[in-house]
Amino acid sequence: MTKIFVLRRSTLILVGILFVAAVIGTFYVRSLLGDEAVPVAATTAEYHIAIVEYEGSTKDGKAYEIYRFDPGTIYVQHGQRVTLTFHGLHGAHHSIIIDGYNIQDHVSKGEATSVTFTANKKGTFRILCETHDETSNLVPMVGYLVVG
Ligand SMILES: [Cu+2]
Repeated sequence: MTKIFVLRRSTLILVGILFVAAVIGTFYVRSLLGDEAVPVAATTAEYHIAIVEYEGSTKDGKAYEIYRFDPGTIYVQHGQRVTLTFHGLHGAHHSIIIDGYNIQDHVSKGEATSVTFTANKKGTFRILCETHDETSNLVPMVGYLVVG
């Protein structure tokens, strides 16, 4: 025995409307969930900074050296958790401060030192080595933290 289904036009239109409403509803709910994405502050940005040394000489042949952070400038977003790991490639010891963030630590040759903080102040802040500042070197050992 064969069953034959006959659909009226109004039933087909109703099913079509329900289908379109379901699709739109799905996208609407997904867009709402998308607004609750993980906030920037919940993620930790990690940067590795090598401490390197360059050697050179002045015009009159006097040798001198400078120490640098590589990369020298770190860009982070305001409110972001940040971990900076300093790798001591050259130089026996470096005393590092980050202006404005009350961060102070040291890095020894062949070791890595990490500092973690929340970038809760906007602006450009010096990452400075107090061991090799402008009073002890021709070029200070300085980098920059840019929080924007
Ligand atoms: Cu230094």
